[in-house]
Amino acid sequence: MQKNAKKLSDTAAAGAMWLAMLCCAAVPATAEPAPDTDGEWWKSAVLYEIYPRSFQDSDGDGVGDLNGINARLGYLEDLGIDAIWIAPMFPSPGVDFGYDISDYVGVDPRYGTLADMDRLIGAARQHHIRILLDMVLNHTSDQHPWFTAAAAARDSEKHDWYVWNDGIPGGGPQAHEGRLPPNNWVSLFGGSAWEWVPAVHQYYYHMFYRQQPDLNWRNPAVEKAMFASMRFWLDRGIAGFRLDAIPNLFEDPKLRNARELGGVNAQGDPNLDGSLTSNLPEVHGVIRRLRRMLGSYPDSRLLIGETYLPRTRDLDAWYGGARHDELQLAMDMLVGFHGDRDRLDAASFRQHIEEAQSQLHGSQPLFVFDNHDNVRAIDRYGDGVHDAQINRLLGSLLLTSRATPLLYYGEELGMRTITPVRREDVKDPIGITGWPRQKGRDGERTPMQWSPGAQAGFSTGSAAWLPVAQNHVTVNVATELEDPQSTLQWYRQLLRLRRDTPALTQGRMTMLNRDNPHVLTYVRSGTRVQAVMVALNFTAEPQILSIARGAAGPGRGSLRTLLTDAPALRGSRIAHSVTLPPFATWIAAID
Ligand code: TEU
Repeated sequence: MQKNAKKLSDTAAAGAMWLAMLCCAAVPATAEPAPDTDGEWWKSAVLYEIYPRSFQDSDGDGVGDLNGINARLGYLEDLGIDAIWIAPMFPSPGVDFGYDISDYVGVDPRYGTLADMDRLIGAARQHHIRILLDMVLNHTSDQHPWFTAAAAARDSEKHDWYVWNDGIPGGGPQAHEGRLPPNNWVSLFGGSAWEWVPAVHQYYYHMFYRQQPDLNWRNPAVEKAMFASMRFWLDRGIAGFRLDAIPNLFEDPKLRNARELGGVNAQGDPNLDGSLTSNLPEVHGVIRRLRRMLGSYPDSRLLIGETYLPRTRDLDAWYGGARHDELQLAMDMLVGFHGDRDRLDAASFRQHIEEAQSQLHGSQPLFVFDNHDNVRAIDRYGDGVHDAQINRLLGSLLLTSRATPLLYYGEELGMRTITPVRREDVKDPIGITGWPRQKGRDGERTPMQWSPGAQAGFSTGSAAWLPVAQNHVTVNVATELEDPQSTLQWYRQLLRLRRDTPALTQGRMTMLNRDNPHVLTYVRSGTRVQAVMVALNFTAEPQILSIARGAAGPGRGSLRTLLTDAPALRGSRIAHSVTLPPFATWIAAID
């Protein structure tokens, strides 16, 4: 075993380096975090995404609902969750399962009533849990009264609320009344981004499904109406919003053709450069005004952005750079969703994490590994042999990094992605149109697994809207609570440690042994907190972490194990070296 093990520290001095790095300021690429204040609750909070269709059904119709969430608040509080983000629960035709909203100030009857929502907000408060709603500002449903009016007549007052164009002269099967779409833009969900409406003899733009027409944010009336909808919820006690697809709010006013990048995407459309339809500078004015609006409410309301952007440094502007006057949290999609085939590569994680620490003017990063749009991390990063350990390792990283962690329901259980095997079973429209290249997002939206019984305790009905995973017999809350070695217990311990250890929420994050390709090691430290070291073995082999003699002297630099999943390290005090089993986590206080 020793023979195969790679040494963490290549030189005798390297082991002592971490101690040196702790006490001196010469740490590369690491910014001192902005000082914490009571109002910045979201800096020490743990967030949890709930896909309401799939969390808990309270009325037996096979679809989750608000009363179901209400019934599970005790579980969430006990787990250590501070705020839940509920994916859209507004009235919706459901083409995109709620991301096509037809009324921004109501509750979809499938999920309950406004009274249920008010009760949920009140009950959550009793459980010390804040509620974040999912605000879809980029587009509405094509069934929203704004759009039905806009699409009925050009002289409708609502017409200019959406992005219309007469098209360009041309023929062929794509043409309508002798006119073609104005450019080559494609919908993220497949096909042209332009849809013809005969009643007005114009095309409208849709970044997503054609049933999701983009709003025209250059019209101030749109902003006014959307801000009013948000006030409606803020007045009811909502803690803030997750802003859906927020970089897509504006498009190039000249509607120029996008540059083709070569190749095709999952939908079979040409890959296009997105700079004319994403991340346009105009969006920041909206976000600043929105932040000011939220600032007029008590209790530090929160804005989180769904910010899929190509580089970490692109996120900085979304926080307002040095002014810190835009989003409080911009989702970092680079740490959790590597473009390069999601390899479990310590060096690549280290690089992305360091960028998030150093390129955001000290703003708080938000890390996330799982959501309702992507194959679960356990399946993306798993090697097929150590998947459960790898899932735990990622949990350790998520919950000990200097970042607000965002969990997705079931991640704490080790729930898997259950990709449909037959096209006729697919519910997500992109999986139907894109089959078999694109199988849609059903796999990561299967019902929460509560217990080993019927429908995994998700529903009392005979069927759930998506099939319950067969592994629910062992992978479920009730069974895992009974087993001290379970994934759920590991997450619970990590969450408790995070809550009880100030360095894990307030300390800066300093990478150690930055050349090591196998073990990710870092220290969380600050002026008035006890420093903590975290070592994560990213390989299937044991790895030795050497600690130099000087570092381990009495009372100075000995490492007291706080939490580990390596049985041999439990309760240990380490002075010289430690062997990390495959994919193991070791978290220690630096005494
Ligand atoms: O997602 C925006 C987004 O960029 C996603 O489309 C993502 O790239 C894709 O789902 C990957 O398959 C948000 C929501 O999270 C998503 O569920 C909605 O479908 C979309 O907006 C439209 O509202």
